[in-house]
Amino acid sequence: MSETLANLLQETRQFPPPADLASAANVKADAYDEAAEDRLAFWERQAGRLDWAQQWDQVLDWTNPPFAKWFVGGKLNVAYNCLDRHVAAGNGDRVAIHWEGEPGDNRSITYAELLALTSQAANALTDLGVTAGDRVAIYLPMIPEAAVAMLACARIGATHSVVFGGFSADALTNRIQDASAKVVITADGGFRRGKPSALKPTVDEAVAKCPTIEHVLVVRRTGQEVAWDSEKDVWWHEAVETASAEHTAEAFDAEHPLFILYTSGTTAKPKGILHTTGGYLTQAAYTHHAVFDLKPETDVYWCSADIGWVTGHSYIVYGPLANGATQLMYEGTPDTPHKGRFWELVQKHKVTILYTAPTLIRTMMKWGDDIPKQYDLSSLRLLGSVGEPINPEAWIWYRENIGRGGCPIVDTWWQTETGAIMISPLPGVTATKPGSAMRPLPGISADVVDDQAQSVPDGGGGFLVLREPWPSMLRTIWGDDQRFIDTYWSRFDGLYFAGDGAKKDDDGDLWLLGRVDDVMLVSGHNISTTEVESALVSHPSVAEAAVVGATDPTTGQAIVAFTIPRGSVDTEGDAGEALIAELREHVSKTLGPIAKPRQIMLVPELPKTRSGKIMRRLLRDVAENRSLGDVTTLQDSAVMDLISSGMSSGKSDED
Ligand code: 6R9
Repeated sequence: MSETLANLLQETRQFPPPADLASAANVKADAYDEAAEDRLAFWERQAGRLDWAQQWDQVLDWTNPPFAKWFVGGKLNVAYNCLDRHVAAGNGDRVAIHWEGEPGDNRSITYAELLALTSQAANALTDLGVTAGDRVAIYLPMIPEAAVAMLACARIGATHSVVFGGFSADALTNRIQDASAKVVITADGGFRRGKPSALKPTVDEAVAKCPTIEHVLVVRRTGQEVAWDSEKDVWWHEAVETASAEHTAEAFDAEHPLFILYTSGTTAKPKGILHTTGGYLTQAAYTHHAVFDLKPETDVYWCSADIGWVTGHSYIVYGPLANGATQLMYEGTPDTPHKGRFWELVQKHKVTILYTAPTLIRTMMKWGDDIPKQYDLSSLRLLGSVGEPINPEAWIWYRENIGRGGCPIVDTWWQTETGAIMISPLPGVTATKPGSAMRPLPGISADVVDDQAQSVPDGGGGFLVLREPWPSMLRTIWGDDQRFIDTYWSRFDGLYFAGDGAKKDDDGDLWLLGRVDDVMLVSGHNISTTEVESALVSHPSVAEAAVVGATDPTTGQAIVAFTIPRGSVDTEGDAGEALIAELREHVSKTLGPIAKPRQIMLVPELPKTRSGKIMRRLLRDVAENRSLGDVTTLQDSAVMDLISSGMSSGKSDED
């Protein structure tokens, strides 16, 4: 991206907050001024939302950038803040987690019960020799024990590294080795797509190559057979459920390592993103309170992310529990046993706040409007989106079909590295625009710069950067300070570079345009994949689209689009050809002829990561390596076979 990014998409719709939500909102417009006046004093007040065993002496130590220290000298226990203090305040009987297993089994766990379980797990881990500073790998399905395991580690000061349950043995091995983990917490398996899916064999394969692992703590979830090493393996129900439920939490330094979470980005070796204690919890709790407007007494909150993604860390475990939320947690896939499962769960638990990913929304669009219509979704009052840019059409569909036209949508931009939400509307303040994450939150300074690090004017595009340190920022890459500096702090002097392209509209509101590595250079113009995808999805026949730049002899790169039609659309034979022609015209009309795709393929599925991000790298391979000739409609297996041949054993190591 040599110059600024072309600014093609025009979107003028705007939705002010509902009056009742605005007047009762947790955070109002004055928060922006308050934070602008004195940023550190603002964050200091937010840290006051937590219970500290020892007050800090200094809010921020930034004398050795990019290595920040927040709330220097302060001490606290994260699990105490998420559990004990709510019980002490008389809220022990409040449900913390309504859990729904995929096969239909369920549990409701109160704060008092979650504290008891966490204390037992903390005692069991201590008995297994885990002490403060040790690393523990967690490889679990979406069961309450995943949250308990994380909280138990936090409680004893062990640093957890959650590895997504869909990752391969190699991915797990690399992560265990990089962090020298001492214990792995896993399960026999979990339920996915209507059947048990084993986890223990993957762990066994990994542990054979990981001499640092002393014990494997195994939750019995599916009851499937497991190989057993009586030296190393320990059943959760034997070790944890028989342990004492009394455990006194010790306070740790504000900069004590809380967790490592691996993110692979585009290069091979995954980066162990390190988060610490006080600043992380402060920003996770504040943003959850501010962005989701959580009223802990009345709301039922549901974040549908996997716990192996940073979203599961900050907005299932730490943010919501620090705030005393009641939440729903679901084990399985959205189409098991039927495509209305999500909405059935919203109806059953009267969910008021739903936080999900654009990929899920677009999948629901593909399945059709009539599915959510069969359920009572009237409990919902606020909707959130995270993980990718949400195209205006998906945003509008979400608002109309899930939010019944009345719920504000918060499009939240952040990263594993940022630890918590950075750019988002405030639901009681911001008049939202479909597809825009709008403004940096109070206390956050984001900007868009050109390649000379100059702030671009309103209406311009470029690189998204963060100008000032923030409490939940990554502290380093585990074991590799130099890579931390090189990756995030070297492109622009003194600025954190997030790797994303963005533009400012004429009002100065921010629009995320995807990873800069994905930006296409077509006849000398930088064109964002996001904008072309949004244009495609704005056509009534399209549910989802992924766009890549493929090498082209005349234009340098040419735009190739993979498009999933909506459920009802006929794509057989001539109808498919006609649709493709129409879509090329549609993009050309919406964004201008420069953005007209050279090629459009109709496909049933797209390759995705755990957080629903499209793996454009694989699609680029497909677009470049295969001579497609006249084949304009790729059949199911054609794309999928090509795609899966690029992935080991069908399991992806991407984040
Ligand atoms: C939380 C999370 C981070 C990358 C980020 C960006 C993309 C996330 C987004 C978004 C546009 C949003 N991203 N949220 N892009 N609008 N609301 O996703 O963390 O998995 O580390 O990914 O995801 O490209 O840089 P992570």
